[in-house]
Amino acid sequence: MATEAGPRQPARLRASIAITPYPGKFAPIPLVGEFADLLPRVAGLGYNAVELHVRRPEDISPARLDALLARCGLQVAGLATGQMFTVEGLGFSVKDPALRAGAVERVNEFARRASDLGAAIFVGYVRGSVSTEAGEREGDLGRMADSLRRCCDFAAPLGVDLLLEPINRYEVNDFHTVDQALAFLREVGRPNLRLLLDTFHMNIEEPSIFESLRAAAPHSSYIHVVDSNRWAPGFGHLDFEEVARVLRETGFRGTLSAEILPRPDGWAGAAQAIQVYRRMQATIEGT
Ligand SMILES: [Mn+2]
Repeated sequence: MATEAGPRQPARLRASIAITPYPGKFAPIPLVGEFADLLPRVAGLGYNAVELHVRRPEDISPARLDALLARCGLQVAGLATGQMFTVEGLGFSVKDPALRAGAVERVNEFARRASDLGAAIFVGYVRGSVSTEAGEREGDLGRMADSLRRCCDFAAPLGVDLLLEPINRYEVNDFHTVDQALAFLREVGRPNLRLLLDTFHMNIEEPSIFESLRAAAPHSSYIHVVDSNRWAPGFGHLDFEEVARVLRETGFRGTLSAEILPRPDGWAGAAQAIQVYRRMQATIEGT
């Protein structure tokens, strides 16, 4: 059984936003550019954390990052590493043993760095693709579980959590709902494998966002707080005050993070999201 609170459950709520240094591909990452340019502005808006979407550990080397984080008063809440699969083909479920071992090794390298940063590691696209054919699917999921156990066992003594994100049916073939992801967590059987929730995906897949937040509560302290259209909260039709009331009820103390489309542009989305997170924080903490 997973414990009530993971080893990395922060004592305080963190308001975070997604950042990547790589220009190009359109993705739900509002801020793209050099960390030295982005982080001071992010701190100025009132965020106290960032999640970094990167592919190689050298992208987040101490020389590049640590002094800057300290100067800005920012923490790194999470590391998103899916680009190692989408760009390089390194995935937990892939058949090629070299690519699979490469994914495990790369995630382990990230875990060493995540330990210093106090960050969690997301397990999204790095899962690799999973077939919908019955004969193939079992093997894909078995390889994924095996890779995950290796990474969890490496990360556990470092105090690092891996976070499995249920993702909507149009993007992946494996886990879409909290229930499906919790069943897989039980199968993997490692307490430092926890859930990353995302209200955009939950709005598509969950019968009730609020009931699923309650069900996931013992296993999750990180939420992508995103509106129905994947824009910043408040730009779509989800009820974030009710989300906050549920999180107050479950005693949530974790990270709210803006993994949102750069709409109408990245900084406008960033400014909007932090307003909503401040109101949610007041509700969650009952202040
Ligand atoms: Mn997400």
